[in-house]
Amino acid sequence: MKIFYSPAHLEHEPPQEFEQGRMAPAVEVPERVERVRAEAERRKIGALLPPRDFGMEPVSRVHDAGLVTFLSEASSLWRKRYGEGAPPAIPSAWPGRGMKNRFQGDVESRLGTYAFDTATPIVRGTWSASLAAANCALSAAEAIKSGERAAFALARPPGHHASADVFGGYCYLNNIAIAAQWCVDHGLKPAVLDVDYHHGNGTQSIFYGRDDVLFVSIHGDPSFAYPHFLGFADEHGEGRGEGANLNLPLPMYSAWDAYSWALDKAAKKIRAFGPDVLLVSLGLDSFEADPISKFKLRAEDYLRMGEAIAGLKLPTVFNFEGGYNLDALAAITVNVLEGFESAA
Ligand code: SP5
Ligand code: ZN
Repeated sequence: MKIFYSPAHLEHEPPQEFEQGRMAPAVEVPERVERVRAEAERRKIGALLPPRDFGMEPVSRVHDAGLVTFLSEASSLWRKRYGEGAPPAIPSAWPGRGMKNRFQGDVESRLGTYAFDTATPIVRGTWSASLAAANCALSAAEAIKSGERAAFALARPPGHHASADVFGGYCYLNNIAIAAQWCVDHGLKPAVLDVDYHHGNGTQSIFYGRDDVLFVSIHGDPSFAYPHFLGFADEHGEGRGEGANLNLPLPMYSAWDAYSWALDKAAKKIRAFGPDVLLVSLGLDSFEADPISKFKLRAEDYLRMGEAIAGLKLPTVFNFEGGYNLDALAAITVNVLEGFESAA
């Protein structure tokens, strides 16, 4: 399958994130994508291609103009205020209940207004990497529109935690939502399957009131797992979107037996929706030795996951999301793609 890749991600390299009350080494690092790239080449998954530049139009179909403007200028505003050598931009205060969102405020108030966590730092290269990642997802969708059976957007930062007007969870622009909207705008009916360990709160919220995009997610139950505030089983969609959202939260330490049961439920929902194209938010943090997650999937389970996805018999975009065990990440990512290809 075609693999869309841009070196722009290398410039998005926050050294640290604020987590559990301290600055901790960042886990969402360039090495993630570089290792997967090497493994995909070694196992001959497909040709590496640069993304096409789609411009700002497809981004603005999904994201609020204020968020987009802020992300594009946040790093320079931050460095103007705190100096060229300042550490990454991270919010330190939020508009809690009873306070005001300040969409036009200074860099501190806009950080708090637009971000929902402290783990998503903005550095000089964040904006260009985010745009390149969106272009990779769009290029993969375009490949499907041109008749490819599958394509892989191998990019970072990930996207599924970013909503129309809030960023967080290592995500700035919602790459898969941008690709899904592009599909809708080009006459294709998309279903999104999110297999990242964390609920895709951004993608869910973007399509929650709509019936033209299905969102299905398998993830750690938000009663214990990040992002904590969305992803519960009773979220079915609203208005026209009622029934077009399915959350399958699983307990701590879930392994392949529970996971494959959920995948089966997801597949039934996707089949019933009758999509033209499947967009997979491919997070690999469900792995048993992931440093920030609590599932127990083993390396060979990812071959089965790829086979199960192929069983849907749909043109498929894989969009890289989370997964933080650097020693296993490349092998398990390519296992999904290889499992898919062997069964497709
Ligand atoms: C794309 C993606 O996978 N984003 C995940 C963002 C998760 N950020 C915070 C996770 C907090 C996990 N805390 C457990 C720490 C164990 N040392
Ligand atoms: Zn994740």
